[in-house]
Amino acid sequence: MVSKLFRIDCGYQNYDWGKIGSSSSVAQFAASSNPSTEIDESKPYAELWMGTHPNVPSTIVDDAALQGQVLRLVVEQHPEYVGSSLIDKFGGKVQLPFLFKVLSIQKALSIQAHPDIPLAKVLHANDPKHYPDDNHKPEMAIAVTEFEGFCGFKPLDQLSKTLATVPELNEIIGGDLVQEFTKNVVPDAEEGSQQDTANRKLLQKVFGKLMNSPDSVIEAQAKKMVERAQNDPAVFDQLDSRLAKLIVRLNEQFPNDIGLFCGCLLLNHVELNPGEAMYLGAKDPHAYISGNIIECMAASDNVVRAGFTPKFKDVENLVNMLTYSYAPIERQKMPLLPFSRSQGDAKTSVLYDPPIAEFAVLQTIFDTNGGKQHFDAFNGPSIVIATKGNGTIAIEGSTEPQVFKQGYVYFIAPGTSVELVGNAGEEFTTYRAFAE
Ligand code: 9C2
Ligand code: ZN
Repeated sequence: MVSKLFRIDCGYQNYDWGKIGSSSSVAQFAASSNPSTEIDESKPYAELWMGTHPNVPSTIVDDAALQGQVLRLVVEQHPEYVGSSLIDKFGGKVQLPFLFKVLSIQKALSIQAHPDIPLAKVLHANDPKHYPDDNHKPEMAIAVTEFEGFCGFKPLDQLSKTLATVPELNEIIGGDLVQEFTKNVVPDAEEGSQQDTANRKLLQKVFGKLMNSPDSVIEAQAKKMVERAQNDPAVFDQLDSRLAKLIVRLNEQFPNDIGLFCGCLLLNHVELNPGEAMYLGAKDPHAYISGNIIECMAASDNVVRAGFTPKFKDVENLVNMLTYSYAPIERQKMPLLPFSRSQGDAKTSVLYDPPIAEFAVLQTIFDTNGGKQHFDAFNGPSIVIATKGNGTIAIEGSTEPQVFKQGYVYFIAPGTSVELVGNAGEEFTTYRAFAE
């Protein structure tokens, strides 16, 4: 193995919904990492990609032997950077099993869901242009600032109430189907029971009806609903005191869009405080609305979209694929777990550990006292980013710590114990994604 700890410079995506110019933490981090980055103040900077996905490469800096090389290719030539047990576990792929990102969100992302592995294989085989790889993409979002998003279908009783309360939705779905849904769903059915299956079928029928309605119908009803939200917000207050404002706000971003119905009315509107996280498994509908987040996912870029987007939409696959789970949103929130393999002066070093093998994320925060934090060796590769403040990082015992500024990203090889040092006088925060 050449080097066990080196800095990487990561590429980014200028998707429409990103924060603009240097107001975006993606742009700030990119410019900090590579001072020759010219930030275009008229452009959105949406996602920083840290990893080995071929769409956006990470490149090695500050390493005499590897300088300028693409991380993906270096990893391919040095399987020990992944480790044989992980390579076997993930079907022989000599790549990082995860993709790590920073998202800086100005306006809503698409209403979307990600496939599981069997579906990803089919989508990729049939339409490689829109489904660029054959992997699943379970993901986790950790709020860095206050965050807002849509996540999962609302509970069934709330959906019944919504269908009864919002005349425009009622008209799109049609009185007969609304009645069929409202009369037959059993909100507290046991998960996995026959009734649960029946509930999900009914929900799919309603969602399918909405998503397959002609554009002209959606547009006309959206106009009426937005007017109602502006002039008679009390109607929406019966459902959620935030709803009328949300409809008006998202209509400014995507006028008369189907997302006003399928997102604002049918999905949970979730708010996370900094440090809180949620996990989205395969086939869970979601859309992020605002905030800065750290996102980690299996190494994939497969997205099935159906609203709030100028990108390719695939309504048929979206309607067919969803689980139609209506479990309480609390189940998707992630606990912050203690992590005994990290010891020292940091204020916190906590683990977000979703129920999948591809990744976990460790958040470490030093307060203004600074100090040193030790991390035992991980049995797999990891990538760590500093999102706030400045410090240093070193292989344990090394006399040459490396500067670790906000926006810098390091790759740490399997089996490497490291130390982070936070400077006194400022807070220092890092996020480290890893697989074992
Ligand atoms: O990159 C999303 C970004 O595809 N977030 O959203 O641009 O497709 O609307 P758009 C993906 C991101 O990692 C994600 O899955 N939930
Ligand atoms: Zn997503």
